[in-house]
Amino acid sequence: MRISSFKTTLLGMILVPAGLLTACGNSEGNGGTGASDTAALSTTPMTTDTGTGMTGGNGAGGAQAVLSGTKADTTLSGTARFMEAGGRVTMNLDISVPKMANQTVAVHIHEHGDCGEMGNGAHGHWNPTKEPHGKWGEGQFHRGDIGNVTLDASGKGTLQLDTDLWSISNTDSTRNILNRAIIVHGGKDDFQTQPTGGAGSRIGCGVIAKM
Ligand SMILES: [Cu+2]
Ligand SMILES: [Zn+2]
Repeated sequence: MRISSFKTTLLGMILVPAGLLTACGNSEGNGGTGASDTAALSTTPMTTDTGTGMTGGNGAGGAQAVLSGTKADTTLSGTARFMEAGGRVTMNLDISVPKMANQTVAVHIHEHGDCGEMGNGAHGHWNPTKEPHGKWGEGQFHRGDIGNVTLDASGKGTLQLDTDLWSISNTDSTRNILNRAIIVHGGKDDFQTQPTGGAGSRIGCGVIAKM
């Protein structure tokens, strides 16, 4: 079921029927936090500046994922921006989930760049090195195990990550993060539960694409 051999330049995500990707999806749908109260459907992904000054090194340019909510009762917006220079990728993540103010949510890179089926089209955590789920930078972990983001009183949170384990220019499938999905969960990653971190249901999603 892996599609990592897709030529990234083809943006294979839009060519793959969602149905093909649902057959082996492992479930992270349990244990999500509150889905009880009602909020407006998120229909407005953030459209802030388009990244002036984001010059990726070695001509790679930048990449980004525009995040939007997967559930009608949870407004979510955000962006994950990626720049590459000197063999390292820097991610700047901004998310807004007003309903979850003062809470902590997990964010991962999931394997497939498909946000369909309420995020389940993205399948499990991106794990090209076949390691257990864990905490970024400590022992073994999935290459998609970004970690937790604590939201402030207005539901906004940010995270920056700098790594040589990712690339947006190298097509090596163990490093290439293009055409994969950023998933925001309704709960916190415990860094232990396999293979999901026990992070709960998928409340937000966006596909990483070249800018
Ligand atoms: Cu996840
Ligand atoms: Zn993981």
